[in-house]
Amino acid sequence: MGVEIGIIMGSQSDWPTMKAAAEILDDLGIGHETRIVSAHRTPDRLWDYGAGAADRGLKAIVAGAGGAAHLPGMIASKTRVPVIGVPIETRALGGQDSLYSIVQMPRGYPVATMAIGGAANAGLMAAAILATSDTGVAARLEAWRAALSASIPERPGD
Ligand code: RP5
Repeated sequence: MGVEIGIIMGSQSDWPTMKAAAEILDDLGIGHETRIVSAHRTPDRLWDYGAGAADRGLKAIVAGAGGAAHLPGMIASKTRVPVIGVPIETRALGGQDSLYSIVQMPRGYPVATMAIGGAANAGLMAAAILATSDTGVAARLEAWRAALSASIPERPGD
């Protein structure tokens, strides 16, 4: 299983949120890698990761960051690989700072921005991108969705 999805985050402290994306990709049998890449603390690492992403065969990048949250947008400015942004919840502003920072990209460099803390959906969005060209992933994603639907009871219980 080759690495097709990159999961990157600004800090180790983002991992408790971001691991939900990795778990979804594990469930769907999709090869991924996880890296700490900070826009502010490791800018050269960010540059290299973005510059090499397409040539390494990454099909999508899930990028989580909190606060100033420049990582998703800066990666998007350095690669044509689709970037899915995850705003990390913050103590001071509840993640609204992260959300506004990630979602407000200038024309030309979009980041597909999830809800605050929405790493699981980011994993599913990455899978959906892969599913457009991989019938195996498409089938597993359909099955995952059907299982979720089937798990929802029709009537509320006590
Ligand atoms: C951001 O600053 C990271 O993405 C993280 O959400 C936030 C806080 O980082 P730490 O101070 O916990 O390393 O760059």
